[in-house]
Amino acid sequence: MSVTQQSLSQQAIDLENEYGAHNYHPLPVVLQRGEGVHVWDVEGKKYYDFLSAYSAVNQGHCHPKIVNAMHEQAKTLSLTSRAFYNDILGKYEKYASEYFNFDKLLPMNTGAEAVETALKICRRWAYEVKGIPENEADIVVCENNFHGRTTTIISFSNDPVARDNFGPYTKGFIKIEYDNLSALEKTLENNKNIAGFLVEPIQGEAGVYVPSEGYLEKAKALCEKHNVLFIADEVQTGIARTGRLLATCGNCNCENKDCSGTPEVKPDILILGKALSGGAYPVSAVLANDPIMKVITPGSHGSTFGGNPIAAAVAMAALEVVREERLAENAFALGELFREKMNDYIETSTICKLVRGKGLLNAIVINDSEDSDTAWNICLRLRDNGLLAKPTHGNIIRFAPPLVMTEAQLLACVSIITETLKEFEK
Ligand code: IF1
Repeated sequence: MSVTQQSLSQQAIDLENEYGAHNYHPLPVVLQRGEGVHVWDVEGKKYYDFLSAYSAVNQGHCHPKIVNAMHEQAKTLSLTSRAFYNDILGKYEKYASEYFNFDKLLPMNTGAEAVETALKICRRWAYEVKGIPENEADIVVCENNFHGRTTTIISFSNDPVARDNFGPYTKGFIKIEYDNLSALEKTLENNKNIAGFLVEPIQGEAGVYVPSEGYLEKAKALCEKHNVLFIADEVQTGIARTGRLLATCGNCNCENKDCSGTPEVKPDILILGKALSGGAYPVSAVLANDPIMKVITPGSHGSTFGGNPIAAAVAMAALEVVREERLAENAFALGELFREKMNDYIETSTICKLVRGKGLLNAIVINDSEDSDTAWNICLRLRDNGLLAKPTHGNIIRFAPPLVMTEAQLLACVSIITETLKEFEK
């Protein structure tokens, strides 16, 4: 590689180091273009993207239908604020509400904003509908959760890196072990002011932890028994990522005939983000039925960009792509194939302990200590070998390619991954 070419990457990295806050530690690769399952760096090297911007680019990079919808709307009307009506927000709200089988949608921009919105709806419902004394509402959350980076959300995080020295923290949250029904049952029985239970159907950042069979259904049943709202954060697991339109499934209108239909859980509040826009634009949403969503009254919540015309156009296009290209079905089938092939390798591997996940949200656990840099070094070698991925925590590497991947591309990626892992065999 010529000095000039190398300096292109280094120049970009140096600029970020000099002028950007150091709130990330990116893998040293500088991307310039994306298309489908591929991205290219500034030196023109091509990679398979096996992170999909943390499951935001499920429809593939720069999907023509989504880009075109964004371009056409941006040329026509980009932002009105909610001070006035416009001709596309209502269409989007109807389309998406029916798509996910809810009465209403509250449009926001980022996942964290949608989570915050869901928490506000849950608390107000607790006071105005359930009758919990004001300021006494508690919301149950899970250990090792990840729901975003706002002050309230990190208040109930137990990740010191995300939480330390950002206090004072927001009150009103009770943490329990994930995938532990008796912990949830005891908490609901022993606390009379529980408003809601906020849960990721699969804990993504924690390391792609898939809960036990039946956990989500039984958790929902416990919530119903105690008149507590079941709030599903599907920012990362939604939009076909786990092989179904939603990881909670929940009577959605997906046409995935392979769908095993479990877990079959209809959340009281559904939180979406990331691939709701196919990664083209910040779009998030909170969906609920009228008895819950009615607590939101004029002036009680909002956002300058929430539900803007570009977001509406992009989200409708992104959701159409999911259906037209049968992305849930593809994620389901390729996920099975990925885990099958990885398990074949793991049988004789000394460096990879296991693979876990659903659909095309997977992770491998590296056979080394959590504080080792082996997972990081493996990701550096994967980069050299033309595949981009990144460790979540310690010795866990998340694999989440765009859902538009073909079987041949997936098998090529399995080969890159296993051949790279073999370099680290002990
Ligand atoms: C970062 C993690 C993934 C999310 C769930 C809400 C949000 C996220 C389940 C907030 C966001 C992103 C944020 C990004 C990295 C990435 C991430 F590593 F942080 F945890 F995907 F696993 N609920 N996750 O996963 O959505 O406000 O970001 O739009 O903050 O480093 P957002």
